[in-house]
Amino acid sequence: MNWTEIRNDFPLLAADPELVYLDSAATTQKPRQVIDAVRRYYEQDNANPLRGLYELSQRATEVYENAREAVRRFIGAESAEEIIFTRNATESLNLVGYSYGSLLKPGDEILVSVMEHHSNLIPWQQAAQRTGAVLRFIECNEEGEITEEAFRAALTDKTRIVAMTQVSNVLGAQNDIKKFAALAHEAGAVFVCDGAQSVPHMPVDVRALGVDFLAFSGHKMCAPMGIGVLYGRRELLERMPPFLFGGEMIEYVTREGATWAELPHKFEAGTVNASGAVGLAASIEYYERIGFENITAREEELGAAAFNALTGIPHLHLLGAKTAKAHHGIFTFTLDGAHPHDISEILSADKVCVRAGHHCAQVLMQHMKTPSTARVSLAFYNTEAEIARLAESLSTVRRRLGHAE
Ligand code: C6P
Repeated sequence: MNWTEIRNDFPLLAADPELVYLDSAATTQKPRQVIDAVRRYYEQDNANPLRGLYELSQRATEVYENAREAVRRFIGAESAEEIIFTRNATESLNLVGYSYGSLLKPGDEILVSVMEHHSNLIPWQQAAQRTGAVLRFIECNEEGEITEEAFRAALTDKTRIVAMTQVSNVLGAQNDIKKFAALAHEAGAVFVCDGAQSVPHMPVDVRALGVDFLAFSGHKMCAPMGIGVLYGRRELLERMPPFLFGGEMIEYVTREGATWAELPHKFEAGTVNASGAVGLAASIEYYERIGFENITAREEELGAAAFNALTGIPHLHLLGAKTAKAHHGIFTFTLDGAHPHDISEILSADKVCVRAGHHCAQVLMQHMKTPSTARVSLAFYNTEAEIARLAESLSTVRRRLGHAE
């Protein structure tokens, strides 16, 4: 694989060779193949999909539905009707929390892990508040690992929903979704998987994993912002009430009420984000062209370099696992005597972009007894030279803040 050529696919990176972008868990940069696909849609195919009977609108519908089919294939779903386009992982998880959550009864239990992003926590807190269900937590250990023991201990015969991330956006830890989904099913619960940080980095097959729902965002996998996906098992989606109401999600409307359109349209009210879906299909094509075997291998190589660089810096404390591979390209750390916001600002002065804060996972921060951290996150387009620049800049932070060494 020619990684230099691949990096040159990203106009923003190519335009500024000095820039070191290490915040891909927040959002990835976009390759020109995706940017071109979006431009092509607006230049050649744009009309309101799913409405018009004229040829242009039918073409817009066709490219939108082709994108749905590309997503279906990408995540191994049985039917394209199980693929709902949303704005992002957050909206996907809110959809399940609101809609499937409305089927809960008082005393039912929802199980989430302590490492959930707020997007896979607050919708469940709200569902519990609305229905009288009880929200319970599965703990992780210092390394960010959720053991089978901890999982079994948290699961009860009242558990109806288990909602868990496949990869933590803070620790990079990967949960054994296949095992946990099987255990959840044995207990009679459905399994909601947050794939926001896994789908862009590893093959995720919903049927092989045995998950009932999968949420992810296009913008974390080289697609435009504003397009996300909710996969749901057909039988469950059919039982669920709509989340948003209005145009295109109805079958028939009278003064008194309405009936709902078939899947997936029941969950896609209003004008859809066709250009976003086209961009997502282009990003899937881009990923498939490179191949996950190459992406994973390259990200592991870069991850090992980042792990070695970070662990070699005095006074730096890396959170989570003690091996590079278990971080999946996500490295969260503190540096003695340096506030994470100062770290990010000082690195920014050297044109190194890293995120600082609670990373929308405050319950995990409380669990780890660290209010705030800095985070480096990688993608296949990063380089060893960028990691060297990170290490160089980081090793000066304490001195620049007035510490002796
Ligand atoms: N995490 C990060 O910098 P949205 O914002 O809807 O595209 O994705 C939400 C989301 C859900 N789950 C996980 C595990 C995530 O990491 C994210 C987004 C970004 O870590 C922005 S806070």
